[in-house]
Order: sequence, then structure tokens, then C-alpha cells
Amino acid sequence: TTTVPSTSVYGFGEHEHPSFKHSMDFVTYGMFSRDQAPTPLANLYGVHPFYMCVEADSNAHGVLLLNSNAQDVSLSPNPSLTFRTIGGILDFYVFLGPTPENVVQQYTEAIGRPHMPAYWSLGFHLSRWGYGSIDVLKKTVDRMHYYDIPYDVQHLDIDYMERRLDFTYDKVNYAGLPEYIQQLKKEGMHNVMILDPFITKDEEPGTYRPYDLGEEMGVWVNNSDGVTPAVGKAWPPGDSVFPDYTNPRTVEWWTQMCLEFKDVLDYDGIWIDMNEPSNFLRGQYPGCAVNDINNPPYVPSLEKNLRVFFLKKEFHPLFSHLSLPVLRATGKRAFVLSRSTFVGSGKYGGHWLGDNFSRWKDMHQSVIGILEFNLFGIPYIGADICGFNYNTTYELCLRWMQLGSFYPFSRNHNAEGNKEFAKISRTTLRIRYSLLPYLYTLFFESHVHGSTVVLSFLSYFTHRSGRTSICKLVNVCLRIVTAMLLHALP
Ligand code: MIG
Repeated sequence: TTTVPSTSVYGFGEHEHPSFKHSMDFVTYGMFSRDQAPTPLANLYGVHPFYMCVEADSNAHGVLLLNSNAQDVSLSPNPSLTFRTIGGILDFYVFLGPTPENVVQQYTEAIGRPHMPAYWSLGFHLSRWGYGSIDVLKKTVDRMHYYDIPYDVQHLDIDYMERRLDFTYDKVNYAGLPEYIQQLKKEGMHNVMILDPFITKDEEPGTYRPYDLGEEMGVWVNNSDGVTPAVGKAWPPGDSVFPDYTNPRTVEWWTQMCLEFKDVLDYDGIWIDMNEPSNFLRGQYPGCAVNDINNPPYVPSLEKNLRVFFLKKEFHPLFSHLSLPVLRATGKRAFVLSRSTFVGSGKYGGHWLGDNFSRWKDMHQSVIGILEFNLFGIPYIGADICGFNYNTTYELCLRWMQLGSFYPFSRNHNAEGNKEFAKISRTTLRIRYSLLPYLYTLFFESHVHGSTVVLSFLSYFTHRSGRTSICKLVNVCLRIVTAMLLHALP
């Protein structure tokens, strides 16, 4: 337990926090990675035991507890913080600031600077779970062009796969996908494919190379006996095994699979989903041993979860983190979008805020989440524009397009085809595109100096961010106003 010099405490993740500045009224946040749609205060996809505290005189400092075990932190009005972790070491790092921006720069110096994103990835992205066929995909792409929506990146969700098997594509419903991707590339578009981390073990032997090769190389996460693979159940048919990314052989296998797949579908980036890792079973086959590792004497404040896997192993939240550097092997600046993240993941990839809902509240929450991930050193961050779960409405989706046009990572997980809607979306996206050199520079500064890409007005005006930042802010405001005026003219 530690006292803190003020109640202005920010950070800790990943959660849906009701405000950027935390309530210190005896609130407890659990941290352990899991597949959970944003729910207030619950532990979500990633783990970031890092906070920043800003004092009344506007000096700021940050603290990281570098620990990946199941843990929680309680905030009290004293004001104080209490950390409880069920394993590992108490590896604390203190960052002295003095400005909030300095804190983030020092934090990312320690954990790894954010990667430099490819310029194209700052364009607008379109995605949807369930195009269902290449015809619907083509029509969607054509409609985007017809309505003249600025757009650079197309995502393909699990329905492009054959029976949801990684490293395959559906040769019936998506017949001709490799050629279509080539065509899109020629037209200047970029494509991102989803991959899930579980590999089915139940295909006919000799017919599914990702499993056969992985089995041969011995790359799966094992049960406590250290020999038999731990088996779970997820999207692909049959039961699944999970790659053990702490094993260098696994990294070799994973890299090889991704490169071989790139020879089939020439993607520009990968979107790694379900990598908390998620599992549809409660526990695993053949069941979890009864011991105090599986039933710890203290259970941190974590939501009960039906999709828990490897609970309580400190390696669990590192699963996704270790799988991210894979596309370095392509020799190009990689695009890796990860649902689960840990301390330092920003060095390899970006993140989206997960399965939000088509509600006004979720649009509001996206701003808080984006600010927080800028503190965590993952500035390439966005939320599913228009909302992922539920049906969106015209007004909500339109306003969300206007807001989302200014997310660092701007992706809509649904499409609309309506003239007025298109006109307004086009206008705000064009403003985004007119600002891309500026956004790219912010990412460069983030990559080199660890600065934030999005920061709160609070940081600008009350926390001595310095004259340059104020100039930058005035500059970007002026550019937005000018761009809006230009677009408003007939
Ligand atoms: O169990 O791939 O967060 O973006 O569309 C759901 C299907 C799996 C969850 C991701 C979402 C994606 C969906 N995935």
C-alpha cells in the first residue's frame, strides 16, 4: 500500500473506466487478460499495471508494477493505492516526470517505444464480421468507391477462412480471394487478415499443416505434466491446442506459418483476435488439477469468466504479447492489430477497444480508452466505429463516423450506404486525410521520443506540456477549422 500525493490518478488497464481520472472512492480494479466485451470496471483483454498521478502543482509521476500474475489494485480516498498480486516479484518502476508527457516518454523508454506505423495504416479501415462471400465483399468495396469514401484498408474477419481454420481461406464462398487481393493491392488498397491463436487438433492427420508441423515441432502449451498439450475449444471444428509463444520453436513455427500464408493471400497486416487467450470451455481438458496454483488462497477481484484458460499462470497475459513481433520477418514495417496487450506491446502493434456496443455511452467510452492507451504506450488505438454488438442507428453511426474520423486507428466494423451519410462521412474523413502528415509526424515523435499521439486538454493546458505542444494544438485546430470551411463551401 502506498499513499499518493493527490486524487488525480489515471491509468491501470484494461478496463472500461467511467472517467479518465479515477474515482478514489474505494474502487478495485482486477487485472488479468480475458475475452470480455467492455463492461464497467471488469478486467478486460489486456493488462497494464501502470498509473500516473498528477499533483496540485501539476507535477506528475508514474508507477509501473511489472507483474503479469492475476492481481488487483484498490484506490482509496486517503488517497492511497493497494496492490495485490498472487505471484511473481514486486518489480516497481517509478517515473519522475515532471510533466504528464515526460512520464509517458520515460515509461515508453523503459518498456519500448511505440512502433512506427506504416503510412497507409493511418487511412480509413473497413471491416465486418460476416460479409460471408467474396461477392458481398466486392460489392462493399465498390460501394465505398461509388460513394467516394476515403478508404485505404479492408479487413477480413473469420468468415474468409475455411471452417474457421487459421491459415486457410474458404475456396467456395471466397473463391478467387488471392486474385482479388492482388487486384485491390494494384489499386493501392491494403488488406488485413484476422488470425486466431488456437489450432484445431482434430483434422485428418496429414491434411492440416499448421497442426501437423506444430505437433512435429512440439510447440503447444502443455498441461502441468509438461508433456501433454492442454486442450481447449474455440472457433475451429474439434478441440484446439494453443501455441506456447515462450518457446523459441513456437516463434519459428508461427513465423513460418504466417510467411507461407502470405504466399497464398498476400496480406499487408494481421489482426490477432482471441489472444487473451480465449477458450470456450470452463477450464480445459482433462480438467484442472486441484492445487493452490489453480485455487489460489487469495483470488483477486476478477470477474468470473467462463472462458478462462491457464488461470493464474503469470504467463497468461504474456501470450498475446509474445506473438506480436511475427511480421518483422517480412522485412517491411508491420501492421499487427492485437486484441490482447501487455506492458510494452505498443512496440509491436496496435489495439482496438474490443467488442463495444452500438450505444452512445460506448462512443463516449472510446475517448477515455484512447487516452488511456496513449498512457500505456500504445498510441495506435481506436474503437469499432458505430459499435460492434447490437444494431447501430443512423444518428449514432453518423456521429461516431465524425468522431472516429479522428481516432489514431480509424476503423468501422459495419458499413452504411446512404447518400447523406456518405457525404458527411466523406467530409470528416477528408479532414482526417488532410491532417495525415501531421498525424504521421505525431507517430514519428511517439516512436522516437515516446510522446503521446492523443492527449487530454487537461495535459495541454494545466500541466506544463510546454510551448511547442500548445503551438501544435493551435496549429491542428486551425487546420481543422480551415478544412471544415473549405469543405463547407459549395
Ligand atoms: O468470438 O472474429 O473482437 O472484432 O469480429 C468473437 C469474430 C470473435 C471477436 C472480435 C471481433 C471479431 C469477432 N471475434
